[in-house]
This record gives sequence, C-alpha cells and structure tokens, in this order.
Amino acid sequence: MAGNEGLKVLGLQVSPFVLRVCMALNTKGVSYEYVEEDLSNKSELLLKSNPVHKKVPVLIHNGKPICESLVIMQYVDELFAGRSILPTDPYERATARFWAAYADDKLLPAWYGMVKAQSAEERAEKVEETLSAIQHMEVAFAKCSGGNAAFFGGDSIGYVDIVLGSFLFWFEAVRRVYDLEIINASNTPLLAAWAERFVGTVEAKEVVPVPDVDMAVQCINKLHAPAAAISSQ
Ligand SMILES: N[C@@H](CCC(=O)N[C@@H](CS)C(=O)NCC(=O)O)C(=O)O
Repeated sequence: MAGNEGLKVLGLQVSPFVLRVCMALNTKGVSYEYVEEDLSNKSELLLKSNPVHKKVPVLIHNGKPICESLVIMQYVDELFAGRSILPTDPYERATARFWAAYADDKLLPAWYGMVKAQSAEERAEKVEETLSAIQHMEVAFAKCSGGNAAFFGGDSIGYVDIVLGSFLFWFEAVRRVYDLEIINASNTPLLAAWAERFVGTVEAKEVVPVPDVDMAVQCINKLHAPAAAISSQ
C-alpha cells in the first residue's frame, strides 16, 4: 500500500458508514491510521472535526476533516490516482450517485426501522419496505452491470458496490436475529451472487476495522429489547 499521506479515520467497528470509507481507501491502495471512537464518550478530536453532526466517520487528511461517508468516498476518489471508485462517464456517475443515495435514504431507514420496531406490526411494515427497496437494488444491479459485469462498478467494485456492500454484515446479523434474508437466491438472485463476489474482494476482505457480525447482533438485541418488554406486559 502507498504511504498514509497523513490520513486518519475516526470510526466505529459496527458502522457501515465507517466501513465504506475504509473500503474506499483500500480500493485506492492507501494506508491510513484507524482510531476507534467511543460514541458514549466522544473524543475532543471527533467533536472538533465534525461539530455539525458529531458522527463517525471522519477522515482527517493532513489535519483537515472531511465528514459524511458519501462525501468522503468522493473526496478519496478525487484525491488519489488509481482505479476510479465512481464511474468516469457523467451519466453513469449520476446513476451511481442516485443508487448510493437510494441505499442510504430508503433501504437503510427501512431495515434499521425493522430492527428498532417497537411492535410486530411496525416490524412487518418495515420488513416489507426493506424487501421492496432491495428489489429496486436488484433491478439497479441488472442495469448497472449491463447483465454481465460482476459488480455495479463493472469488473471491479465501485461506489454503489461499496455503499451496499457496507450493509452486508448487518444483513447477516438481521438474518441471525430474525431469520430474514434481505438478499437471497430466490428473490434477489443477482444480488445474492454479487454479495458472494463482493465479500471475496481484497477491498472487503482486508478492511480495517473488521466488520463484526456478533457485535451487530448484540446491537440489534439491545435495540429490540424494549419491544420485548412491551409484548410481555
Ligand atoms: N450520514 C452519515 C451517517 C453517520 C452515522 O450515522 N454515524 C453513526 C455511527 S453508525 C454515529 O456516529 N452516531 C453518533 C451519534 O448519532 O451521536 C454518514 O454517511 O457518514
């Protein structure tokens, strides 16, 4: 890997947003210093670097902070030479941005809503929204890959791959807790095959921090504890 060019990532092991930044840096082959944050006791550096949202990830480049995972990924793409993360063709770039935003604005709130749901009805509604959103991503994959490429980004992973791929360990946690496969061979065959290819890539395999499914399961169990309390009353 190239030198770290004064790159520091303030992160959290269970954060998909952090993971995508680290995978973007891996795609460019640059190394970075990773600093795990304690969100119950945020560091001065985090508060100073992201005073608006006070969230991870933050990329600090030569002392200058960049916030918001999608913005950071684009910054990394523009800063470093090497394989492009976003497509070079303007229409394809716009399309990739559209699907990345869709994943964050529709798919993420749906499955996170399912995890946080306080009643069975609410959970069922969010499951439906999640499955509908992932169907859109299945169709998007067919279009972006042109029916024969391995990834949204073509022969190697790109912007949408990293964004959607950053959710995969959470989907696995959802599978373990709720026995629900958000991506599966029957309903989303293209994405099921894509997910297998994605987790086998160097960018995903060698990422720091290592995504921890057990920790994600624990987070889900903590989040849905109040629902269990309600139903037992
Ligand atoms: N839109 C942000 C989301 C980042 C985010 O939600 N980070 C969470 C961890 S997964 C966080 O730092 N939460 C701290 C808080 O809400 O106080 C991004 O894409 O970077």
